Amino acid sequence: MSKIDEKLQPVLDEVLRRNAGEAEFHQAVHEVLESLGRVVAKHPEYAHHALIERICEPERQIIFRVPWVDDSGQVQINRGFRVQFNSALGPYKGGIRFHPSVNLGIIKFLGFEQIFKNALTGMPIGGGKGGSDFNPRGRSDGEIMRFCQAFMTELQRHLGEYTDVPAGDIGVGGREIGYMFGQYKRLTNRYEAGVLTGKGLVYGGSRARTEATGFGLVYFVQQMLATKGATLDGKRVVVSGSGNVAIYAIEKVQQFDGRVLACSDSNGYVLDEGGIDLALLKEIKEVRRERLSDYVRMKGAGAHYIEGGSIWDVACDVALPCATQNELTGKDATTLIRNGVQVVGEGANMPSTPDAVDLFHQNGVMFAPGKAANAGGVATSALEMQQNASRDSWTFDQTEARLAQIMRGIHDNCAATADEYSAPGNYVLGANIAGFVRVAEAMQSLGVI
Ligand code: NDP
Ligand code: 2IT
Repeated sequence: MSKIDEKLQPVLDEVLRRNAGEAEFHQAVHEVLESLGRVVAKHPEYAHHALIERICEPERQIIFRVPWVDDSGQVQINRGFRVQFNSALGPYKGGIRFHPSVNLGIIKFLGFEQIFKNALTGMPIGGGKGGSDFNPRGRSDGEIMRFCQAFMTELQRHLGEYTDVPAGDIGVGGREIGYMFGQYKRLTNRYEAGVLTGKGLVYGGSRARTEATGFGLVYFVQQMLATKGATLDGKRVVVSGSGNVAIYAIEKVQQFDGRVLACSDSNGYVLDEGGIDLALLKEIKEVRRERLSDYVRMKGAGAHYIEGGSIWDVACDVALPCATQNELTGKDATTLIRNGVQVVGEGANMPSTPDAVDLFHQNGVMFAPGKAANAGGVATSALEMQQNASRDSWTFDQTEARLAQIMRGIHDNCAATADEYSAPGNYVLGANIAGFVRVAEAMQSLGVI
């Protein structure tokens, strides 16, 4: 990572001191502060009243016990989190993650990223994130429901359509949102549709929300390619992960005539030179909720499963990391560059390590950071809130058209901001600065709170 501006170094030092051991949070703050040196040089007023120090400190952090009973009658204890990071632009907004790796530092990094991402969408939403160290793998539907109910029993007192509006993330999809919404409704005796997003279509969800993150990512990549007069047509694409974001990124790449050669899960990757069979992938992951290794067994000839392998060894033109943080390292970046990668678009949050990002920039690879490229999910969540507030429901085409327009706006804003700050083509700088400026202007207006 490059050097931090000398005025901002003490801010980073204080974040490191106060949040000892929270490596992912340190990484996320470091990357943003690295970009802000140029802003405070041009606009010193943004550093007044400890504004940047305040942005780095969550407004509220909630940690709670989640006791529940498993199918064998045993009491299980998990830990729940909600970090309400910044509400200058609107109610806290951001997903809930259920994964055994979840801890406070991970939720804080995600909440911090969410502030700038949500600002970039141009919608009235602040930043927050939540989750639990609950591991859904191998749990029955009844256990998932009881866990979601136990989690919401505590979390509900901190939520509200004008206060904090969660959605899904890793391990939390439509099923879990349904159970959490049901419990919220039962406890509050209010049909407050706008308190959660990612809901099912029959009870207040938005069309295109399920698809939005993956679709939005591919729209962003398409815009980047267009700046070079290129398209996705015929490009070889590799997508890591095989969850919500990955599946709909694959779908949109295929609609644009790109060839998706590989996808993965935490055990290995599938290589299918004929192109990933999306209907089969959806059947395995969305319907049966099975492992990706089943793909090869069901597909037969032409497909290979490489257990424990790195998907970044597959030669491609476009790489879309859509699994989790720090899944693409400097070593992986070196391999991708050697194999001729032209574009990297982050569907996941912070999937590339800082040395990987540096390598992409140094080697002329177009790089789209997650907080810009994956903002289509939360933007469509804000569209869901709009539909709930007006008791309306839009068509798929109308909603997707809004999503495409928002992604074009984010792309153009990041590109123009990078130009303005003398770093053409640097979407990391563009996204961090454009997101920050919107939040900073609101915070200045609201006084020291
Ligand atoms: P899902 O739970 O639907 O899928 C996650 C996928 O990533 C699975 O294939 C999973 O494999 C893999 N994965 C998760 N953790 C790890 C790990 N530690 N190592 C390797 N692979 C892992 O989640 P989503 O698709 O919703 O989320 C993926 C990423 O996108 C996350 O970074 C999330 O924060 C981000 N994101 C999600 C949005 C959304 O709307 N859902 C919006 C914006 C960003 P396995 O089954 O083996 O665990
Ligand atoms: O990381 C993210 O932007 C999400 N998980 C989606 C958040 C949301 O509120 O839709």
